[in-house]
Amino acid sequence: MAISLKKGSTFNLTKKEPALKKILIGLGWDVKPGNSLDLDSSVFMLNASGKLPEDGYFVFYNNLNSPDGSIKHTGDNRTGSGDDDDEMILANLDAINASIQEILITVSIHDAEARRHNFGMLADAYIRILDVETKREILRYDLDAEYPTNTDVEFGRLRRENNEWIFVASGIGANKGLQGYVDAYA
Ligand SMILES: [Ca+2]
Ligand SMILES: [Ca+2]
Repeated sequence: MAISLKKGSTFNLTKKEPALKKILIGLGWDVKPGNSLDLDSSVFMLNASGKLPEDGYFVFYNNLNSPDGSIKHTGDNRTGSGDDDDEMILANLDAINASIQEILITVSIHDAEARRHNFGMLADAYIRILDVETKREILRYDLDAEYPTNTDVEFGRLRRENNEWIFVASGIGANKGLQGYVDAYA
């Protein structure tokens, strides 16, 4: 049974799952009837200064692989229709470049401003982390209805601390769009 995280809580992946090497970060969403909404999952791999060491460490629908080969986005999903994970990001924890201290996971609505979209149109959204080898769900974090007017959210962070990986369920809603995160971390 997966652990369900609450906003702000943390989970020590290395301590709780010492055998874990490869993880799948799955994003799922559905929309309320009559709506259509394109969510995009992205990761920013940050160095000790909290910045991208180079542009390639921003992994998203237009850059599916990180330069160190550790992170792979499996591709854009534009509707969220269907069950289970609609967008997936694979991470090989041991292959992550040693300079990377934090992996920031964001979820943003594509073209939200022009389309007047917001999270209030979502019926459900979650992020979960699975063990790639066993397919076992390790933890899950539901994005509940507390961000109805937001268009993007810092969903979580994987933080390297003393050679351990800690997942932080940040849950910080915003309205800056994907470009806003790029501006902050590039
Ligand atoms: Ca998408
Ligand atoms: Ca779905």
